[in-house]
Amino acid sequence: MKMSFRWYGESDEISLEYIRQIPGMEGIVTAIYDIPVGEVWPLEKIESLKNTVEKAGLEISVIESVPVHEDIKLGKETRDCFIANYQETIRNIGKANIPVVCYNFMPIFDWTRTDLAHPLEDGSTTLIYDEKILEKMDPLTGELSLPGWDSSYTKDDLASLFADYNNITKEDLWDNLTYFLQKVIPVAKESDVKMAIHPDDPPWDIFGLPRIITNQESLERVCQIYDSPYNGLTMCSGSLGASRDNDFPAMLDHFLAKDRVNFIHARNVKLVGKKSFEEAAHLSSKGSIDMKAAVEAMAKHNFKGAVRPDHGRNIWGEKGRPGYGLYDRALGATYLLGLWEALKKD
Ligand SMILES: [Mn+2]
Repeated sequence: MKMSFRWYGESDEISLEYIRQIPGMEGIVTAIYDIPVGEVWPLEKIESLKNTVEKAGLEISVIESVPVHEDIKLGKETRDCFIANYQETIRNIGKANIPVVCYNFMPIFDWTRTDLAHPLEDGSTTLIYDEKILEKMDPLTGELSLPGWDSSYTKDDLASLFADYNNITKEDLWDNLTYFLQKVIPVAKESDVKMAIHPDDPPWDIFGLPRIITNQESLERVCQIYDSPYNGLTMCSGSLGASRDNDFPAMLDHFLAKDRVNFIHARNVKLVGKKSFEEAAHLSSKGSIDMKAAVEAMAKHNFKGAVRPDHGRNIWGEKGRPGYGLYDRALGATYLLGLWEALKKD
């Protein structure tokens, strides 16, 4: 595995110099954040980002994410232009020799939580998702602001997007994903860039919007749409593991055996209800996922791709981006590398 760390660019309070000091850290997972969704990422900007990371003694292991424009997910006529731009961005990422691109196909909202600083018994704070609170939230009132939500949407934009999705069934979303992959994967192949779809987080419908990348069957369906290692998966333990129906280590083993895992997100979640959970420290005993079994699957298949500690708690008084502090993610990386060393020693 190539241990990697997400970095939000120059505006990130956590410097590349600090990230480099985490033992065993090799890769950076990052993106260009100042280009509007749907526009081409110019090669010069990608190369300049790459140089910045390399000067710090690290390398870009994954671009997370190149966002998919809503018109593509909605299957609007304008999608062809946005897909052409997406293809161009992939070509440029390939020219810069960056091997993997993570993306998702969630309508409107990316990862969603109901509290970003829920206090835990040990005095740390964490991100949680409480089904009862979510049911009472109304994104159209415009009073919500959570990370992962595109804050550039106005109330009117959101209302019109919701109206567009009213007519979209899950099967429509699958058709639109198929259309996108049929056009993008051949370009990814030519450019030697492996695509890695991230599962929906949480893996069920929210706010009445359809979500389709939720379980083993749906990941299988993604793989079948275009049978190529360039059409692969981001196996995210925290997203898939939030559903009691998903056995994450078994799913990871299954897709590693098929050579369709291009990127791994590792974090633990503690399931506290049918559809509620708290993000936990990485240690298996702190959550509901057997992290050792997950790393065992990686070791068994000798996974060579990037793994990153996903979210962490906020500990030791650290303030900053919820889920993306330095300390708990560094502890997560060290824990995962410890498991890996124990399993790979011989
Ligand atoms: Mn993830």
